[in-house]
Amino acid sequence: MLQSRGNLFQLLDDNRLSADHRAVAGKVAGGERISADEGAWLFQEADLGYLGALANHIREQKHGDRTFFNRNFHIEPTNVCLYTCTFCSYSRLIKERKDGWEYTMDEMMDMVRAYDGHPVTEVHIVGGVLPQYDVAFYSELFRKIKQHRPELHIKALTPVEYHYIFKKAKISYEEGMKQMKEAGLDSMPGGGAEIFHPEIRDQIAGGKCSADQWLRIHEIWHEMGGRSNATMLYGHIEKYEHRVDHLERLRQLQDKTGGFQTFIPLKFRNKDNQMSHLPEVSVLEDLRNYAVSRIYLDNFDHIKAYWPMISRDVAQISLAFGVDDIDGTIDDTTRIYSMAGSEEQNPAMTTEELVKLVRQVGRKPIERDTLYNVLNDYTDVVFESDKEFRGYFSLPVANQ
Ligand code: V47
Ligand code: SF4
Repeated sequence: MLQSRGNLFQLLDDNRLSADHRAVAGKVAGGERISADEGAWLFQEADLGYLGALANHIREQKHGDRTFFNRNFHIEPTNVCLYTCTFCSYSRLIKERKDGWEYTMDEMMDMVRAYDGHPVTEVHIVGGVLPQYDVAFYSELFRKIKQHRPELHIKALTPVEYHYIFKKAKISYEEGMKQMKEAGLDSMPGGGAEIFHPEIRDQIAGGKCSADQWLRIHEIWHEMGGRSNATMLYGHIEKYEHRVDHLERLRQLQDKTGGFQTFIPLKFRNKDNQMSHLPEVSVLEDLRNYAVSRIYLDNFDHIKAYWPMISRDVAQISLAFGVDDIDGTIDDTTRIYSMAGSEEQNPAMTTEELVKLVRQVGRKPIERDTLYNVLNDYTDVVFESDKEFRGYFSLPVANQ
């Protein structure tokens, strides 16, 4: 363990800490769940060092230094959308549809075939909502992908799409998810959650599936034996109380089903959307949010930092604030974030780069599949470029 990481047990012995600080630290040390009031207090009052010590303790109890990643690629069927979420740079294109893309089945299959021979294990499919992408279309797409590459894990669509396409097909959520599973769906990504509380959801994501509908579709999927992720879009008009409400609803459903694998906080980025006037929150706020999420969601195994959204440097630091997963080696077909203003205009990282990013901060990089089966431990793997590296002292030392 790196010495710079906070130590929870030192905190417990620190007489300068308030009773509130020691009570929450004591709960975390004892593996006890914190309450909604304590969650709100952490967001509002607790300083970053304290939050880091608590969150890192939980992270290391669950995973030690292990840090997970996977090899995946993304397909975004379209960047045009019927809905008008105010944070999304896709929604503006519905009036200028010709400026967007709407891939056909064949084009998407070409994207899948482009990865033939590459060691990817997952395709992540998510994009805008349009009428031509319906139950029949997605069923056929999933079937074709499975025919072509049966072992490729299909992580696809969110309750936003499912609610829309099942309603259009006049079938129940249960029947719809059954059909998706039969067609080849393996798991669900965490998108579309945004902020559940209606005070905020109605303002930023009005018209698309409600919080209850989002949670219900995940619940049905979990009851069918499926696994899924959950996200929270933070750092716009929501208050801390709305974040706590969001985390609480997820924690309650997870108590019921146990089907969530990973929680992914998504930082609001402000380029080219209807909320561009809002400033983005600071890196400190990102770290505080990771840490409180890790502490609050005691029944979630993993907290993921989506590095294309927060930069590689912040992803590294996040590993000391509760995060144990950084999203896979992603190719440049993921455009929702570069359009929304993330630094990563071309979010691609090779396995070697990702492994080194993790090792540089003293953690152990583990390649996983979507369901967290360990595929490769990269802790001690030596790359060709390591062999070429001759050490800092071989650099020119002129003028010394
Ligand atoms: O629901 C849209 C977000 C989500 C912006 O499950 C924005 O492994 C920030 O859920 N600023 C979709 N965020 C992506 C998603 C996801 C990503 C990576 C991994 C996984 C997983 C899931 O993207 C949307 C929305 O919350 N988003 N616009 C924006 N301006
Ligand atoms: Fe459409 Fe999703 Fe963007 Fe909302 S966030 S406008 S549902 S693509």
